[in-house]
Amino acid sequence: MFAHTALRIRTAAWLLSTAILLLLAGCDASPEAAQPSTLERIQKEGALRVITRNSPTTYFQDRAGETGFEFELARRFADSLGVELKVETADSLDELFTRLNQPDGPVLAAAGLVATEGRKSQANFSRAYLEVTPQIIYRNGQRRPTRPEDLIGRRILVLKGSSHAEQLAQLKKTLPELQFEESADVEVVDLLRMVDESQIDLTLVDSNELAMNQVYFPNVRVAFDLGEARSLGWAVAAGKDDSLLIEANKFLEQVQKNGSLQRLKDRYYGHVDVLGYVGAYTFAKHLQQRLPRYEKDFRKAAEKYKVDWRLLAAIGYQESLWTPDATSKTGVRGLMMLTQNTAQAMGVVNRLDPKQSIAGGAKYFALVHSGLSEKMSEPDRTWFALAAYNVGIAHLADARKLAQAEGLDPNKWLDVQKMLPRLAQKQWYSKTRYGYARGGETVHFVRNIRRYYDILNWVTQPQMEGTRVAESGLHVPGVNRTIPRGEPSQL
Ligand code: BLG
Repeated sequence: MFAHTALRIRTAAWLLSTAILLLLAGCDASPEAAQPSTLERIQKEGALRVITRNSPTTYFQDRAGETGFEFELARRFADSLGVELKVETADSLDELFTRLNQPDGPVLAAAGLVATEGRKSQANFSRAYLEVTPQIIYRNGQRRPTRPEDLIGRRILVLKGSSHAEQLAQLKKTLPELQFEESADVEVVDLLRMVDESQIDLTLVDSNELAMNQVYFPNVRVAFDLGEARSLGWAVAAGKDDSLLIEANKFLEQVQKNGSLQRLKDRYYGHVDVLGYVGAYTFAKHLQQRLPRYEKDFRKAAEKYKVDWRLLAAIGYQESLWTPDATSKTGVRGLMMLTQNTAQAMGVVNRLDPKQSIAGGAKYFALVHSGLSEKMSEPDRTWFALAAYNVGIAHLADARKLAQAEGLDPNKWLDVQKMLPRLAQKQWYSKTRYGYARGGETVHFVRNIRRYYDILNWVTQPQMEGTRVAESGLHVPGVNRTIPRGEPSQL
């Protein structure tokens, strides 16, 4: 009896404790609910950890620090969440998705990713922020494929785990003879270089990648677009936690509406096609053949006048294609194209001496730059100084006044650039203080220099030295393409 009672009490106690446990567990029906959401974790840690790839279209370091389209967009997102942005890079797409799905891994992938069927098991994608078209790339001078059937029998390489690998695998279902290879050890720049150097016949990349990299690989050409345009989106780990994705979508919608996404696109992609094929080819050639002769002089003048040497080099390229005896029909001369008056004022005796021309140009640039309104901030201040270098400070002042009269901001380059072409139209220049000027040319002048400057920044960025792009030899003075991997560049 006693034993029974004791047993019953024990059983009751056990049942009770089990019930309590179940009850407690019941409050916590899904194990996830006990965990903070991704968004809560980000807010608690005060940091948004983003994973990306190192490429001109996504993320890289330049002399001013971290940059790139994806980096800038992600930074704005982190700002909107009131947290710090922490960027890490993956060496391959497979690694990127693996790390994204690790519990302690980065929470967002911002890496120019297409939301494909195959990726849906690995990630959830945000709304679109950029449209791109997949393009088959071939080498100029080789047979140009014009339709999918033409891909058969050609050596094709794409990135392992890429949307392009998925696309070709899909195509292979209807074209069984199609062969292609995938590699995890390369980046898009490597694929383009391999086509450029005839190591492979063809590759498949997104239109934005090609546009951005064309200049480094002047022999590559678009064969044809493979399929429709597709959207790039940000990715979060696959799973039920959509707290970050909701915020990302809200943010992307907002930047689309308020125009800041468009401004970012303009900044990174707006002038990528300034050069065209011929210009890109010529620039790449001159980068190897001519720049090495003057690089030391650019660096020396840059140091003396506290200007970035790459900017001086970019001016020199725009002015004369790095030719010391360039002469215009109006008598402007030399590598930095100094007018007689300006040369005299800068103490240049012989304008055709490249050392003197570069030093004089640097001195003049620094002078106009420091003389500009305090209200202009960088980088606009630099673009204004370039404009003044070309059209003179007086005409620039006229264009700024026109901007003011139109309700635009005279200290914003984007606004004043709209006014400069008016200096060549009588209805406008007749009302200005200094009259006619070829302001439209100045807009081109600044735009081209910015493009050259971007390229020089990319090819001389610290982390690229001795790596694959450097191997292409584009920026290594006096060194051809046989430079062994890993050898430090001379820059
Ligand atoms: C610039 C001068 C400015 C000058 C403007 O002209 O030359 N810059 C230099 O010499 C570095 O100093 O401003 S001003 O002194 O305040 O009047 C306006 O006169 C040079 C420009 C002219 C242009 N390239 C540097 O950008 C040029 O070569 N024009 C010739 C065109 S064409 O080939 O004859 O059609």
